[in-house]
Amino acid sequence: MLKQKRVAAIHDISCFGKCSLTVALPIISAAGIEVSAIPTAVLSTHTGDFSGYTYRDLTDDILPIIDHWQSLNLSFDAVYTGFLGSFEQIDIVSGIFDRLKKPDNLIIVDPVMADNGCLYSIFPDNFPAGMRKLCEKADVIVPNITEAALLLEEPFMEGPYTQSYIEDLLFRLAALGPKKVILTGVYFEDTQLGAVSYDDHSKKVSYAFSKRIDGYYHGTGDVFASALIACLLNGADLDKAIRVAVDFTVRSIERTKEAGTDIRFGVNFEAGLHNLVKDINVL
Ligand code: PXL
Repeated sequence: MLKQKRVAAIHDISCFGKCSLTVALPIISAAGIEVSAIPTAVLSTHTGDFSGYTYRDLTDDILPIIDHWQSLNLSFDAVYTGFLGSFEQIDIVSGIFDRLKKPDNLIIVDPVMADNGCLYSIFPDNFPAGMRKLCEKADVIVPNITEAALLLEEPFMEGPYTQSYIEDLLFRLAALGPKKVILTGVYFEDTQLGAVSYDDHSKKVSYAFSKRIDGYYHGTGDVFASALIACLLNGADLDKAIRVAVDFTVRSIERTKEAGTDIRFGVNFEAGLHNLVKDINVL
């Protein structure tokens, strides 16, 4: 058997309301990849539409964890970051990228900070500038359209979008540094929704659409990014990886909607894991 791949996942743990580490760990593990976790904060729930959640900041624990890992000579095929608990953590994570980067591994940044045209209320106004610095160091970034606009310091545009608008965003995001850009929340007509990828090496742009399901289901960005990483680390091309990740995410939303689950609770991705593994095996 080939050597098992290993990912360092740097996100919060929201104890209820599936997102961040409680999504990344099972999805990436199901694809046969080892996940080592660095929790950036522990919350009783995620911050979207819940009030009264607990929040324990773990900023002071991050570097000692990395120091210990490096004393064990651990190396990683990818470093995947998402929700960061504070502005200070951005600098810390940037330093971690320098320490864990290798010529052949992937630094993957999901610049989790905004959606639907708004910066999440817990983040200060200078947060996007910090996230931009992280994205400049990444090999792969996975913003939604709101995050893309914030990274490029321009106003958010409502959809439906045009192909030229979307591709211009992709090219300008790639010019920040990442060689692969995946943009989520893309649609050219109101009945569809999907993702687009751009590979700055081959210059190839690929789209993966599905039918739009109404309702804002929480944690779906993390489900998508985790499935994408599961595919990429199993050797998938970017166009196939976004197709599989879109289908996995949409099926998870459909299942959750059919069950009538509260949209804040996260989506039922668990029931689709065996199909994800099958899809990855035939990539
Ligand atoms: O899914 C992104 C996310 C992750 N972690 C926490 C969040 C959010 C989005 O709101 O609040 C704590």
